[in-house]
Amino acid sequence: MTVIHPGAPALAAPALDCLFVKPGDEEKVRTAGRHVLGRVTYGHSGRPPGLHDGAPLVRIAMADPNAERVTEVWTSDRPVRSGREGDLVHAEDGEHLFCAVRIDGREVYRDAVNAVYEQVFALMWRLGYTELLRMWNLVGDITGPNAEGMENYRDFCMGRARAFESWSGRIDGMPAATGIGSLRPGIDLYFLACRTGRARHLENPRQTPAHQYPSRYGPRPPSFARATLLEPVSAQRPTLYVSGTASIIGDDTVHRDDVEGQCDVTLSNIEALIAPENLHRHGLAGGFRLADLDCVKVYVRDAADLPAVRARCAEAFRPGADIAYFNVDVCRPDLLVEIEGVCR
Ligand code: 3EB
Repeated sequence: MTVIHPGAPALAAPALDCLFVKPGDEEKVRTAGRHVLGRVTYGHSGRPPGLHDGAPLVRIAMADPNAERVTEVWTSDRPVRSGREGDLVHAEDGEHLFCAVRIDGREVYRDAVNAVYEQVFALMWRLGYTELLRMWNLVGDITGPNAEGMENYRDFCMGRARAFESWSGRIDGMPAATGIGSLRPGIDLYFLACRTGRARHLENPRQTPAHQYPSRYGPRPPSFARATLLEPVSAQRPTLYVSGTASIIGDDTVHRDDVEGQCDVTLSNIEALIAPENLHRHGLAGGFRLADLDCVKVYVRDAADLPAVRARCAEAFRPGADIAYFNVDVCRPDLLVEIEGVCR
């Protein structure tokens, strides 16, 4: 006998959802009954973000011409209102805010990065979405030098750190993030924030918090947390956004030149981060396993390593999970793989 519990819609779609659409997939079927908050196409060409069918569209050069294009679609169960403001495009559903911007290639990035982060924070505050949940930073030539000879990633981190510093009285802590290479000059950024839900930022017991990395990794440390748990005010289940995670123990890269070793450490790092013990350590209930990870993005520096990484990930993740692989640079020259995802 089937028992129906009134008020407990066990199969109700979450308020904010993410899915990957590949060429040939019917996006309309997969998003049926839902409203699109934003689309991010990881494809062959990059463009400044715009509005398309009433929602922000971000196009990032992350796939070489032979690789498959994938579009990450963020959907909501509520109607969406979108707009643009200066270079920013944004969309909101009353609870969640999606926003995107691009910085064109330039000699030195830090001031532009600082300005863009400040614009994003100001937009969040003006629209009332003051809990920052997740940020993605796709950096062209990430380990290459800027015009001053400083690595582009370190240059980027300087501008981002300054923005978090000047907003520290209003933005409480730093959320989960991805900082990864892309295939053309410039930096593409997109963000998720929310209005009434609470963001809890988590660190990894196996890793030094990135914002405490010593200065040998750059003049200003990276501003992000290892994961952010979104605790909705309503009865929905919490969502855990897992940052780009790599083969780093403490602050050291481990298993240099060994992609399988790096892949295993990365997966173990994620396992420890999302485990009930780690949530408990942060005063939070619940917890997850690798099989709960979805919307997985796997970044692999060397194309030759893709088969080994795919094989490892196929064992680790749920067979039905959305997974996409990208052949791009990682933010340290000795890191061969980085993995992110969302637990629900
Ligand atoms: C690391 O753990 C790897 O600068 O936003 C991962 C996720 C990394 C986010 C960022 C960087 C960032 O340090 C690199």
